[in-house]
Amino acid sequence: MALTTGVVLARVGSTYRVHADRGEVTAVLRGRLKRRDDDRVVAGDVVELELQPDGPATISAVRPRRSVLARRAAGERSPRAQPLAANVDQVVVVAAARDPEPNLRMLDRFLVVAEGNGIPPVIVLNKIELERSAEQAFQRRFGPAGYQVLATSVKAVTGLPALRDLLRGRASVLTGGSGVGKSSLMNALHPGLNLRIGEISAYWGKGTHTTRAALLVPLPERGYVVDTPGLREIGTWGVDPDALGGCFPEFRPFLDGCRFDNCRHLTEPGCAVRRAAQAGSFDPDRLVSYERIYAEVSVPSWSSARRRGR
Ligand SMILES: Nc1nc2c(ncn2[C@@H]2O[C@H](COP(=O)(O)OP(=O)(O)O)[C@@H](O)[C@H]2O)c(=O)[nH]1
Ligand SMILES: [Mg+2]
Ligand SMILES: [Zn+2]
Repeated sequence: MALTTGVVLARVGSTYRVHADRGEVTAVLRGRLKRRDDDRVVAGDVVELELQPDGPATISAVRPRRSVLARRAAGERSPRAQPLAANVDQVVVVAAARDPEPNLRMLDRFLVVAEGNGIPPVIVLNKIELERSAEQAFQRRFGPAGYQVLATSVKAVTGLPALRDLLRGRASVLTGGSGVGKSSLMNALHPGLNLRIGEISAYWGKGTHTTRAALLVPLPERGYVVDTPGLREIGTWGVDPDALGGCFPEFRPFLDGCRFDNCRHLTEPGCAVRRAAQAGSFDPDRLVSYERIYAEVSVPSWSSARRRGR
């Protein structure tokens, strides 16, 4: 019996596809692990494997997770967090400079979902050859939050080596509106990977548990793309209204400066965050996104299923 570690790529019924040093192996959970709930092992988990001379390998242990991307699932009594993928290193939020026009509300929402899950986001601004000025506009809007903005073009072949470097050796979730070029970018970098990134309605919408779960797709140069139904599905449900301000990194230096300790940064007098926005420390439009998301996350949880579907 040989021992090794591997990274779970996907679950297929009661078996797992695991990426080990020697290549991909099929594995099953050892009895002790099997009795626990379904979410014990998900895509991205680092597991200890016992390779068998014949038949599937056995997963004997799961390493502690560095991060968990979770969605809300109906529990027996109350909703619970259902892990979708473990050990995601970054969320790559893709937008287009034009065609379609950037949807800043949607981008801010994806950024909040990433922050709320404790996963650092990076912004890719694709189709940059259609509207070069978009790069500076994005730098102005997202720079104060410390987000990297990487301009790319599949058509003009811009920024592709930088994107390849960004993905190398990391597990990345790619997300963004439809038509921004997610598939085109991945095909330009790695033809033939055949990812389903964000293809919610066609593929994920009515899937079984297995097809709705996340998959990890290994990249030829190390690293993984985490193929998920998209962050839209995950939504902002896990974000506590009190923690929302912290999901906007450029607000953080001001959060302790408000007159009231429990300031929501909405209409309270003496709000240091609003003052900073007026003084031009960051784009006041980010506060508009904050207000929208605040309204969402502060409603009672019974309506969150509807919220998530938006
Ligand atoms: N002009 C331009 N068009 C692009 C670029 N990248 C992708 N497209 C086009 O945008 C459309 C949508 O791309 P697709 O990859 O399907 O977007 P997805 O929905 O995010 O996966 C396709 O017609 C692509 O050919 C780009 O850099 N520049
Ligand atoms: Mg696509
Ligand atoms: Zn405030």
